[in-house]
Amino acid sequence: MSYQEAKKTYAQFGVNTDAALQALKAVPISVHCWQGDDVLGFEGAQTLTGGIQTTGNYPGRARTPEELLADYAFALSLMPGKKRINVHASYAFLGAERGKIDRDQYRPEHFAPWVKFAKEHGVEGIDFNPTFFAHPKMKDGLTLSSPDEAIRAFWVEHGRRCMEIAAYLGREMGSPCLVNLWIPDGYKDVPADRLSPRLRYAKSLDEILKGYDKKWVIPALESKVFGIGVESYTVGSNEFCQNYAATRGICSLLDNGHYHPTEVVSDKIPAMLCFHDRVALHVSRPVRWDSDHVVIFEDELKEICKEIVRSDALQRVMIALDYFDASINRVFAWVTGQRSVEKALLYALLLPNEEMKAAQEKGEFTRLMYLQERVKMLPFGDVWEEYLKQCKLDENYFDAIAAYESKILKERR
Ligand code: RNT
Ligand code: ZN
Repeated sequence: MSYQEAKKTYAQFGVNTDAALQALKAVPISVHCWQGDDVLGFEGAQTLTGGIQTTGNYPGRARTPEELLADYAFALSLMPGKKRINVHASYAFLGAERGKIDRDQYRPEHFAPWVKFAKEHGVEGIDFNPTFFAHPKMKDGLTLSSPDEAIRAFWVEHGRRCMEIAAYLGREMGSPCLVNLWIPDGYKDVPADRLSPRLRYAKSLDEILKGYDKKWVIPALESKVFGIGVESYTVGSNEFCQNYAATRGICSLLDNGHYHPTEVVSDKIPAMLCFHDRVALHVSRPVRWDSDHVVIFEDELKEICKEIVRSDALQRVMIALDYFDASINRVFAWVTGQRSVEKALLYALLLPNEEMKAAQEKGEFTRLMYLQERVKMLPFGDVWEEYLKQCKLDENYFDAIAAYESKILKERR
């Protein structure tokens, strides 16, 4: 079927496909830098710690900043729609200072190459993350919640530096920078005191958030349920983070790998929107645990996007990607996740949402189920192809990546 025919079919359901394509083009997706090198960063780290793990050994991991930027640029070129880049503090360009200064001394200039990269690749803005993991100053698995004042002060200073760096990134890009705070702190086994670490975490966050640039920085706090080696207790639990964010007027960030397996983020989004101007997401794919599998076009992703669209919240929900897979071509992983979110957003934009809502309000549940099932077979693929065409791309991104792999990635040993 052609796009024109698909357009007519959708029109029978009161859906304007052109308007859906226009709406999709306006939604930025923040693409994480850490898919390209298994979250190792530019500081010389050889392993990842903090309860997160990248598994797989596919050849071609970016080993230097130059390689990462090249792969990132190539991946971005295959992604349709509006993009932002999302950078971790561990991806600082330290130059001659590498190994000489620590994370409590990072400065905006260490991120100037990221601004250059962002501008060269036409992305809307840069988002930022302090890196509270994979570092010798994590003591007994704790950072901002540490009982050791020197350790806690080190990480608070890192957080403060990151707020300054974020203000710089926002200002340079002319687009506010979302700073996501996530710590891995917790205990493998049953603790004797669950309260004190949380009180210290709140105190540390208050110190980090004292006097940041409100024009250019949007702070967000990400909760978690557990990590590898941190199974019994997580300082930054859901209740802790949501209450902290609500009482301090900052944004909550929901990562869909960070809840109990029967909980769904799709249902949490409209609940959060009742009380917050904004809500931030880390779109991931948990498989039995917070495994950070590559995001694919599956039911819960569609459900998440439906809730964003139906809540008329495309401008209030800040969508970022968070997954890291080293078992397949990393560029392919990157692009597939981004395209999947775009697809799911388009899918949601093409639903007869008003009509279905009206059926629900009138209690016409038979008709509602009919519509919900009926729309599943509409020619969505033709509208998606049209979207790619308008973005000067097509469905076959595999061949270009395979060519990049044989020419560039295979040479990395
Ligand atoms: C970890 C969190 C966090 C990280 C990134 C690298 O469980 O999801 O967001 O994945 O900061
Ligand atoms: Zn996350």
